Amino acid sequence: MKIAVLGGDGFVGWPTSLHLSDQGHDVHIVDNLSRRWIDTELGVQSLTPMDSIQERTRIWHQETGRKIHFHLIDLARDYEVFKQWLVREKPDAIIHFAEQRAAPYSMKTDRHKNYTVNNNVNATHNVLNALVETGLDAHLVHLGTMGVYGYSTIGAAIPEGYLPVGIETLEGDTVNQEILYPANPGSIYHMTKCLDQLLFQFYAKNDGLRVTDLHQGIVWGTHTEQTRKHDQLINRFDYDGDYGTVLNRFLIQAAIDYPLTVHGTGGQTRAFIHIQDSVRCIELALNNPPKAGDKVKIFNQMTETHRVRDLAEMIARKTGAKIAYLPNPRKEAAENDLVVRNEQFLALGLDPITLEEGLLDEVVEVARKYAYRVDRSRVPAVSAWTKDIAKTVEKDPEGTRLKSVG
Ligand code: NAD
Ligand code: USQ
Repeated sequence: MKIAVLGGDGFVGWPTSLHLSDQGHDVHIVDNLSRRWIDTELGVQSLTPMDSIQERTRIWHQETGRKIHFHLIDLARDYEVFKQWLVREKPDAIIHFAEQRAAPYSMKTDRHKNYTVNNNVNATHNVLNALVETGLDAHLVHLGTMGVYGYSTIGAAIPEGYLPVGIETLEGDTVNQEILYPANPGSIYHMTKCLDQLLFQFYAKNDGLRVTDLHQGIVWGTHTEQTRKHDQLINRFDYDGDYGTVLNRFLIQAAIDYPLTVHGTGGQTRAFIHIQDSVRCIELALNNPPKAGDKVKIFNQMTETHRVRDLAEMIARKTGAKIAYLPNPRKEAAENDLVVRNEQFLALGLDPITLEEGLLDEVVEVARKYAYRVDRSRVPAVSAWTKDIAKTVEKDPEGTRLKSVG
């Protein structure tokens, strides 16, 4: 297949591009490199030393003989350029990773809120619009988030995208319908993913576009089979307070002897998936496209759930790290349960990698190897969800009232 990987220079996009190229697909990365610019804006860098995208693809060619092409296009702004690109390249499938994906970054200031909404909603809409306009019947696979469902405890499992409901008619009968599970975003970033869902629903219904939406949990780990092939194919690894995600952050914190930064009581339960499984799920989704006229195909792309404080305690036991219970900069439920259905990927043959010693050790090893690149002052998460929360966090940035020894 000829596959366009939008956002293929990013944390999930890069190993996905390598995996698909390894399987013999003709891979074309489309990226505006905005994530690299955001590193510059924030004054941070990936824990792992990343080469330029051109250099990465050159090394891949040298190691495997396979070519990955790179195209510099801003999907949110360069609609005409992208449309012409589609006409020229005619991909069979498009994987869409190209969005601003950090919740804390999306909540930093009004400018960051605007940027996230403009970038994410425009990028998604431009891709859909261009597909209709060019008449290209490419299967669109989008990386969405488990966060569209929200994290309230309701005592029921979260279904894969759709909820059967009974609606009382004017005559008092009940009609049954299947609706998108009610969206309940917890940040501006997560809200853009909820808006994406409506765009997909409309274009699948109105224009018969074939769309798969993957509601993915938090991705952890760094290496995949292909990124291990050469030092310069290494994946990016975010550890800073805006882009670092919780489990990867705890692992690097343990490696640099920094107390694990648990927000609040750490009672938040979240869904997780290893980077290798994420890449594999995308391949499974590509191989099982919906038909034109079908509703959007939605998968929950996660393999296990964990409570944040349990993760911190597990890593503290393994590594001797201390735990700091910090004032939570986010507005979120202090404690929640989470049960998620993910039967579709399991039925397609996914054999989940679960959180286990070997893989955790591997990440700690990567973290130790590159610890010299860490700027400790960039570890705290300082982006607050509201002005009132900002005041609380500012008063006690180190969590001195809450700190405990792990
Ligand atoms: P990332 O920030 O590392 O990669 C995103 C890539 O998209 C970057 O290379 C960036 O330069 C590019 N991009 C952004 N806006 C663009 C635009 N307008 N035009 C062209 N390129 C653009 O993010 P990631 O961690 O690889 O996540 C990829 C996708 O998966 C995101 O959509 C994210 O919401 C989703 N996701 C990620 C996780 C996770 O834990 N990392 C979990 C669930 C879902
Ligand atoms: N948390 C801590 N300490 C930290 C960092 C985070 O306790 O140092 C807590 C947060 O308060 C939150 C939970 O851990 O309760 C998860 O935070 P996160 O930063 O790991 O994940 P999140 O902001 O939800 O976003 C990440 C990705 C996003 C993706 C989402 C999937 O950045 O792109 O959509 O995970 S999900 O969480 O399933 O919505």
